[in-house]
Amino acid sequence: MKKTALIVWLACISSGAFAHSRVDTTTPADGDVMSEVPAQISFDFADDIRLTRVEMTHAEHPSVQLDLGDQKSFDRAFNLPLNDMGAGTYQIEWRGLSIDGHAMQGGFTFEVE
Ligand SMILES: [Cu+2]
Repeated sequence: MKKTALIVWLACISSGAFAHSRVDTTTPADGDVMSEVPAQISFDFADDIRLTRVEMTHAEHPSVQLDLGDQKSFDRAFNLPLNDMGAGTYQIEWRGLSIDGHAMQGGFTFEVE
């Protein structure tokens, strides 16, 4: 029995981690270069996820947590207002939980000229 549980667990972290952590698209997309700071960022996940934390880092500012508002239940699409910090590179790091309770995380960056 213990062996079975271990195999299931390993399957979840090996295949599961990749399957769950896939973000289909973000807006802006990873690596985008923009002329204006977007008012919001969007995530579209392949499967339902519950976002638990989204952090933004910009230049030498300390990281700030983006407001999830009422978007705290399982969903595939999220829109979060973005703090305007002017030109520079914005780094977004997100954390969440998949339906099966798997911890997920990822990130993307974009640049405002
Ligand atoms: Cu899983």
